[in-house]
Amino acid sequence: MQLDFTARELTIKLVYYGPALSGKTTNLQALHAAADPGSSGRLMTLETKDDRTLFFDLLPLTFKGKGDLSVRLKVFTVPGQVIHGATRRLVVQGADGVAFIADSQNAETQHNAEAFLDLRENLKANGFSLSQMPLIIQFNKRDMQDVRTDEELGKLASQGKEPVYLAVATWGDGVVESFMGLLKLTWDALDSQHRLADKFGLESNEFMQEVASQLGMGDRSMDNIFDAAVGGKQKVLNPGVSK
Ligand SMILES: Nc1nc2c(ncn2[C@@H]2O[C@H](COP(=O)(O)OP(=O)(O)OP(=O)(O)O)[C@@H](O)[C@H]2O)c(=O)[nH]1
Ligand SMILES: [Mg+2]
Repeated sequence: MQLDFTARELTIKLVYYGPALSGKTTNLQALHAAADPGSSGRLMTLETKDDRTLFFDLLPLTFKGKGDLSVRLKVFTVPGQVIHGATRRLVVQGADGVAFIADSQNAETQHNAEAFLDLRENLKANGFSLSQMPLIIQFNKRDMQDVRTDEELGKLASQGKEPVYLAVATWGDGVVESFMGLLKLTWDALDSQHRLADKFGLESNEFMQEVASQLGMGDRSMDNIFDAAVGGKQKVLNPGVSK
């Protein structure tokens, strides 16, 4: 998090992590498409011709809070291919929250696990532990053949504390819900550390409502949006409990 008192600007960094081809870039594209042009900057991507991220993608989103504070969200993806380990370590530096985009295909289970360990290592290298990091998990590519079943993922989700989302990023399904879950966890963690609500009068629910409406979900209640998680719901709905 960066705070510029003079400009009354708060910058939060969110990182989409996961194995190669799990749909991180596609999530950002869908988020960009859902965002009101007034809130969203240009989506910057750098890819080779076969869709592989070379360095990172960045989507900047800006929201005006009540009063004169503006909140800038910088949403990054890492390149998932194994050879880009050094770049992932760099991109995840200073992250305030992480969305782990897993591939639902059975054949990708091992790659998901390796990427998760890689995330843990790279956070550690930056002085963070995974357990302290606001984290959501998304199982993407639910439309594909030979994927892990809803039942299996529901069971997995109920065993962990992280909210788990199901998505088809190419259709935009589950993308904004995952993002809102990540933002809520991240915001509440920063708020409890830095007392954002006290200092800036920017209250979590109001801020979430504003973001939701800028992302085309203004007609849905927060509970309804957070209910999209198949596990770890309590943490999203009531993050104060564990602190
Ligand atoms: N069928 C299906 N294809 C998807 C879905 N999400 C992404 N894809 C496709 O999967 C391929 C890889 O998606 P990307 O978003 O580029 O994957 P990535 O995680 O950014 O990959 P790296 O940049 O290499 O780490 C693309 O061809 C996408 O169109 C999905 O939900 N369903
Ligand atoms: Mg990519």
